[in-house]
Amino acid sequence: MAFKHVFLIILAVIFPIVVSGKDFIVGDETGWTINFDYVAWAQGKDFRVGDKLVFQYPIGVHNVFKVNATGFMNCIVPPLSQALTSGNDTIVLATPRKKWYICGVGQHCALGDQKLVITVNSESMAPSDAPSPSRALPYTNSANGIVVNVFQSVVAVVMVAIMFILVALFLLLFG
Ligand SMILES: [Cu+2]
Repeated sequence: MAFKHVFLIILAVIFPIVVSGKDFIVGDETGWTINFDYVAWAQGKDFRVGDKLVFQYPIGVHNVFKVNATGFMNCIVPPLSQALTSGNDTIVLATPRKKWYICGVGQHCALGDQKLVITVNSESMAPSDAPSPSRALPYTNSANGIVVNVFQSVVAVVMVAIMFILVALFLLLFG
């Protein structure tokens, strides 16, 4: 029955590699608070579809609102019912576009600069220095981007193929 265990271990190792994204703790050790430079924090980070943003702060001290560009610029706080308030709010980046977040407590956004804007890149794309409408579409970027796309696709296909072979093998042996 050792075979069964080996199979499960291999699956446990491969599966997270295929499905997982990165977790970004907003503000790193500082977390989500006032008087922190979130522009500098976001700079150079490669946010991808499937990655997660985690806002960490003491419950009740801050909160998180997803807003639009105008809300971000003018610190317009949406209805409180839309707030994330757990102190460990995880947001999965589901679409490749710009995202804006602010704190809705007091004047934290307006005076404390507690606001974050990021650009989420498509899952299987290399980041580009020159933003353009084609940025959101895979296979339409620079030569470098296409190489990365193809490589990542091949890796994904190979991994899925390996999983299918293992499942077939498993069913054959133990089914
Ligand atoms: Cu706040």
